[in-house]
Amino acid sequence: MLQLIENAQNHPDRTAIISDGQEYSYKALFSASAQLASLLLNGLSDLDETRVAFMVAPGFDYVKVQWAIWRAGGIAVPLSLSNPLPAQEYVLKDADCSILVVDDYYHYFLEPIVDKQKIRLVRMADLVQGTDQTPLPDIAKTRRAMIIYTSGTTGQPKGVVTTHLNIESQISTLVNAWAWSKEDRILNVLPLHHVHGVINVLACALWSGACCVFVKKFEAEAVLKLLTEGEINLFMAVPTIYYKLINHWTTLGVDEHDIVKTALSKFRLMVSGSAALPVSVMEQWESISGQRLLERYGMTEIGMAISNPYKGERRPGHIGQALPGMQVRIVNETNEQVVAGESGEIQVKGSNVFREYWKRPEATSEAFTEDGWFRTGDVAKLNKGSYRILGRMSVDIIKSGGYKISALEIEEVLRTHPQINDCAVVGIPDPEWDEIIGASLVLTVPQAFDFEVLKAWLKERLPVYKIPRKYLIQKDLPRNAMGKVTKKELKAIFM
Ligand code: MLC
Ligand code: AMP
Repeated sequence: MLQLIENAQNHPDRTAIISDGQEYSYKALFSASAQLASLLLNGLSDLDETRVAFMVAPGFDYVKVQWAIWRAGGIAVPLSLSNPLPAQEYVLKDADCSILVVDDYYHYFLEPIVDKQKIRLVRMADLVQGTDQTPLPDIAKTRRAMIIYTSGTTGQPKGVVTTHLNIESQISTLVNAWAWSKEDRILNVLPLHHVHGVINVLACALWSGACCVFVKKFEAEAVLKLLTEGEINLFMAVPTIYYKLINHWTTLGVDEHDIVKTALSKFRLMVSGSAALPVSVMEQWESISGQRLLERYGMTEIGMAISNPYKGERRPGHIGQALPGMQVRIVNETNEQVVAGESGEIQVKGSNVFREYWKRPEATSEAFTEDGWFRTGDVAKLNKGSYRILGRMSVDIIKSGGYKISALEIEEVLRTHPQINDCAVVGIPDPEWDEIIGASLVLTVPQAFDFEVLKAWLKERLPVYKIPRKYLIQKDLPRNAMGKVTKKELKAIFM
C-alpha cells in the first residue's frame, strides 16, 4: 500500500481534514476513498495509469478523490479551479483523460465540454453511502501518480509527471526537514493543482497524521482571523499572500495588532515560497507576527530542492541550502560547475525529480543534461553558504502571485484577436504580485480599440492571473538587428 495511505491507519481517529466547518477523521478518509476507488474501477481490477482529471473544491472531497484515484491505480490530474473552458479542454485532451470527477458546482461549468471529450463523468453525488467496496490493486511505487500542468518556454503548458516514489520522496524530505508531527494543524489557502498546496501543505500534513484545515479561497481578512484563533500552528504561502495579509493588518487597530502578534508568535513555523520573498515583506511580517519566515525554493518538476534551515539562520533574500537527499549545483553557459560566489543556472538531481513531461520526450530530454541533472532555468549564486536567486534565464517566464506564466502562451492568444497585428508580453516587477503582466500591442486600427472589451475577450480564454494588467500601444515592437523582439528594452519602457 502507498505509504501516505498506510500512515492513515496509524491514527484512525485523529482529525485529518477540516472543511466547510466539518471534521473528518483519517478513518473516514480511508474508507470513503476506498469506496470511491471501487466506483472508479467500475469492475476493473486496476486503472493501470488511466488519467483521471478532477475538478473539486478544496476540502474533504478533493482529498477523497485524490486518494481514490491513487488507490485504484490511476494518475491524478487536478484541474485548476480558475481556468476558463478552453484551458480545461486542453488539459483533458493533452493528458488523454478518460475519467473526469466533478463536484456538482463544477459539473455545470464543465458540461459543455464533457460530451465532446467522450469522457466518463463521475459526479460526487453518484457516490451514495453503501457503494460496494471491491478489492483494490497493489500499486508499485515506480508507477506514475500525478500530472500537474505548468507553463514553460513553450507556448502551451506541459504536464509534469511524478511517480509515487517521487511524491513520497518530496513529502518525506519536507516532513523531516521541517519537523512535521501529528500535533500540527495547518491552514491551506493555496490552489490544489500545484505542488505548493498539494505536496508541501496537504500531503505533508496527512503523511504526518496532522490536520489540514481548508478555506475555499484566500481572503485576507478571513484568513488573518482564522490564524489568530489559536487552533492553527503552521502556515505556508506565496509572498503575495503575506503582502496581502500585511496590507489588511494595516487597517486594524492597536488592540487587534496585539491580538495578532500574541497569536501568531505561537506558531511553530511559517514558510514562504514559489516566488522571491522581498526582504521588506519578510521584515514587516516579522514585526507583525514575531515569525521569521522560512524561505525555500522549489519547482513543479522537482518538489522542494533548497531551503533555509528549520533551526539556524534564515537569511533574508536567500533560499538556504540543498535539502537532504537533493544534489544542487550552479553551472555556467558551458554547463561547467562554477565556484562559490559566481552566478549560473541551478541544476538539481535527486529522487524528488519528476519522471517526464507527459507525451513530450524531446522536452523531457532537453530538460536534463547528459549526466542527468535537471536544468531549472533559474539563475543563482552561492553566497556565504546560502543560495541567492538572481533571476531566470528566460525573459518569457513570468511569476505572478506565485503562478508561473509563459509570455509566449499569452502572446499566442493575443495574436488570435482580430484587431491585434502583433504583440509582445513581458513581466514587470511589482511589490505585491512579484511581477505583473505587460502587453505591447500593434493594432490594426488603434483609434477604435476598447480595453474593457479586450479584457472580457481574454477572460474567456485565460485564467484571471494570466490577463495583462498594463498595455502599450506601439507602431512596431522594439527589435534587434536580427529582427527579434528585444524584451529587455520593452520591459524598460513599461517600468
Ligand atoms: C489576480 N489579480 C491579479 C492577479 N491575480 N492582478 C495582478 N496580477 C495577478 N497575478 C486581480 C484580479 O484581477 C482581481 O482584480 C483581484 O486581483 C482578485 O482576484 P482573485 O482571483 O480573487 O485573486 P486572489 O484570489 O486574491 O489571488 C491572489 C492569490 C492567488 C495570491 C491568492 O494568486 C494564489 O492563490 N496564488 C498562489 C499560486 C500558487 O500556489 N503557486 C504555487 C505554484 S508551485 P479586480 O480588479 O477584479 O478586483 C511552485 C513551486 C514552488 O511555484 O516553489 O512552490
Ligand atoms: P512552478 O513551475 O510553478 O513550480 O514554479 C517554479 C519556479 O518558481 C521556480 O523555477 C522559481 O523561478 C520560482 N521560485 C520558487 N521558489 C522561489 C523562491 N523562494 N525564490 C525565487 N523564486 C522561486
